[in-house]
Amino acid sequence: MTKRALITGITGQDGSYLAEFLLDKGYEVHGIKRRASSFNTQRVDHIYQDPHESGARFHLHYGDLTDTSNVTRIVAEVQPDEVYNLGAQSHVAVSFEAPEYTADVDAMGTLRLLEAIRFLKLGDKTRFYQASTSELYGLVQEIPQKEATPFYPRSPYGVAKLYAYWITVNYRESYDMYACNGILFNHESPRRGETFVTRKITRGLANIAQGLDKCLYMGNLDALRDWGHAKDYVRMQWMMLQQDRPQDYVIATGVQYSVRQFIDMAAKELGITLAFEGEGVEEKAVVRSVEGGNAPAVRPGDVIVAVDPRYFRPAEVETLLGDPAKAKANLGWVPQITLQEMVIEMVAADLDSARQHALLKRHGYDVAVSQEN
Ligand code: NDP
Ligand code: GDR
Repeated sequence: MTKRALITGITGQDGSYLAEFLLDKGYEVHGIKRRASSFNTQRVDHIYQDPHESGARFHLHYGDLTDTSNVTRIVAEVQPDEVYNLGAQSHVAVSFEAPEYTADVDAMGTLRLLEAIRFLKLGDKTRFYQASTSELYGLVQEIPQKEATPFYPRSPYGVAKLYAYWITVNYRESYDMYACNGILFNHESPRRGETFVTRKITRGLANIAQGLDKCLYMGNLDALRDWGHAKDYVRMQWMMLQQDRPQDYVIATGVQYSVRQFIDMAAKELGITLAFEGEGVEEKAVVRSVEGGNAPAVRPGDVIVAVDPRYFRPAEVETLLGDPAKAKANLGWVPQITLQEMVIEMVAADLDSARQHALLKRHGYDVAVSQEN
């Protein structure tokens, strides 16, 4: 029997990798996409299947996690074996600007899905994965963080996800549903949204290297994160739904770097050696030397990274480091892609796109490269 999966957030980074993964495994994949005034399916366009063709296994449904009747109807129509709740207002800084919306989507949206499964009496059939997060640890109470580490969220996003975490546990315990939380630490890829720190760095530096921008303005360079690759992490999302009984897992690499170190690694990949000078809001990254042909627009002495307090958060999560021992012991999961390999992949993808824009510009085409960050 072909298994049927429903993915909320299918147009996002994780949703797109998970959809590919499940299609490869022979699943019929259904995803919820939001109505937008322009196309928003770029990350899944390459796996789109024309519904007119027989045997199509990829289906998109218009919907929104804030809309109870819509979510319930889609669950009723799809009758999924597995639901992956990846949809969210996922940007921590934005959650301070839009706290109520973030709570509606990230907390109440999770409840709406769980209630749909319960109301439709699908509890015996449908397994539920909740995209929980290391942001639950916030002001960390223990290093490294594991499944039993107490939570202390530091943003409206973290607090909304805390509700989603516990309502998932509660439905598991109250209604005997197969529902579990993946407590995932930061994971990135060339498909990462452009305003998250890693992608902002690889894209920003690639644009500077090709003369499309001059300086990248950043927030807290001291923040420490445990960064993995999204491909490794979606594999684990599926593995969690294949166990005999539902359990919650921390998914992380167990290695930590600062934002400053990430900038340094990405710059090196472009052939740029940086020196960080000054402190706090005065800190800048100055180009020491440039090698190879990837950064023709950059000269020694250029300041290509500076701090802008605009990107500081009202409450910061300074350090996150996960302990994935339980995932390794129970499920044999270990990340396969190193941070270095991921930086190489992300820089190559952003350099490719910056080169295309620069080429068009040189030939007189007026291309606007979005500076939104
Ligand atoms: P993205 O921001 O890339 O994707 C979020 C997805 O949610 C997009 O498809 C987006 O649609 C969709 N979405 C946003 N609002 C709504 C809404 N109101 N109704 C329905 N769908 C909505 O996130 P990631 O792929 O990086 O993350 C996936 C999930 O995992 C999220 O829940 C995130 O909070 C969580 N998480 C992520 C981690 C990471 O490091 N990436 C770590 C831990 C948890 P659209 O494309 O239209 O914007
Ligand atoms: P995070 O990811 O908040 O951990 O949430 P993000 O990449 O946005 O920030 C990581 C750290 O970098 C610092 N930082 C900056 N961040 C951004 N976005 N832009 C900047 O200019 C900048 N300068 C420094 C931040 O302050 C922070 O400390 C991500 C999201 O994917 C969540 O959905 C997910 O739950 C968590 O990871 C785990």
